Amino acid sequence: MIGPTPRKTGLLLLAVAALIVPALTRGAADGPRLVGDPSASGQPLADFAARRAALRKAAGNGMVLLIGGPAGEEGKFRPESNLFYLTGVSAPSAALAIVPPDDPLNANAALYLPPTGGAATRFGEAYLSPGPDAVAATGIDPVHRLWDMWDELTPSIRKAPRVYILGPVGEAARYTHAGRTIDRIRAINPDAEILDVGRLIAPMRLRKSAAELDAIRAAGAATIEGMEGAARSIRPGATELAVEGEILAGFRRKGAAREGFPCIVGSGPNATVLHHTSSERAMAAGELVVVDIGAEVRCFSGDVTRTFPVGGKFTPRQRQVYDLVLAVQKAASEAVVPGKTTLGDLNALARRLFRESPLRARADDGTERTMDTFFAHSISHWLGMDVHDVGSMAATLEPGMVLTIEPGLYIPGEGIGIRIEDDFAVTDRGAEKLTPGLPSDAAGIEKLMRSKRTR
Ligand SMILES: [Mn+2]
Repeated sequence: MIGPTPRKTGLLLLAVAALIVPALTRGAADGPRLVGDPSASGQPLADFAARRAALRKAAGNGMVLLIGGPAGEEGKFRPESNLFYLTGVSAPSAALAIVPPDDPLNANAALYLPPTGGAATRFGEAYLSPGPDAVAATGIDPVHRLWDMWDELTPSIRKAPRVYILGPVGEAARYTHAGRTIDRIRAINPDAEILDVGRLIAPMRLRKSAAELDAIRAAGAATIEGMEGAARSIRPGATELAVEGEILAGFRRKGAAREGFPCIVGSGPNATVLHHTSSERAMAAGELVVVDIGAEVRCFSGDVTRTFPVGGKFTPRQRQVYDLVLAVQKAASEAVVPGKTTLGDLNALARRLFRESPLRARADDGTERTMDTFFAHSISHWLGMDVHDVGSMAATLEPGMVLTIEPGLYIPGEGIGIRIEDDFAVTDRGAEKLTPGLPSDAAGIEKLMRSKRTR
């Protein structure tokens, strides 16, 4: 759209383009929205602006320079979470600079994009591209060509005592995309301290906005659609991968283009492997299948686990263990007191309830143990754009925070692995389940497996 013109002439062309280009793009019948446009995020531009302002304040006299990754596999580009959090932009190779007051840039922030022309071609869709359209779409002014970024920001970098970038920083950065950013900054200002922007953004991301909660609910609904597909396809002889296919069909029906993490469909002995990857293993009657999945919608992930009996009915022993895991999930979700409870408290509660249960099982060494012995992981993690979302695990639960509650028991000697997981938002009063409507009690699970596909 702008073409390889010097910046001064560019201004004139920008003005002309401002008049022509919107008319052109709107004129295209049913023309697709520009790929990468923040409107696809479902979040108001004001939210992104408020986050940039808060980050600018937190950075003090330092500057922020976040350079997103290029497109990978065609159609599967996923923006870097922190860059998306600040812009809503999901175009490849986008970069954002936020500069302190009195900076030579003469703006609070600048966005850089590759000049893709802003129009669909025979080979691809129209991407958000530098120019007035992008200024209007993002609320960030200016939006300039990525190729001009280093020249334009050199005076700012030269002046900055600290530069916050997308990590990692330090030794680990050498082998990543961040390493090249660090080298370029050092070449301009060898004295600048280079820090991971995550240390400033992670605390901000802990509390979700109303629009973010809506996206997590939508991701939860797509995840449930996938789980129903799993329930209806699990039967003796089905492979884990075949069940995964039904899960993905459910995700896509509900608008999830991607998964938040690889699907876990673990049958029989694989049910006791926490992060098993779905395989060609065929399941058999009498076994359990742990299905731990998360659809991604508008860059937010769901994370739900259910455990199914392959033959459609739990054995009495499986049912005993299942009911205990479910009781612990219920107790933990009811124990959330905003402003008081921590994830550590929930973990301690789960461990105590498992220990106090009259149930027993044999450990690998053959000795009989209380059930807390078989609770092999934490009960919770933060959830958001990343399935294991950022933020201190020591934080007290406050309204707007989103967590999973996922107790599990794993008894390899009995071939029993059972996990039940749902997503919860902390409210003013307690915890609200963001993944409602999917049965979690044993009878409800058996009934769901018998239900016929209605679509
Ligand atoms: Mn989880």
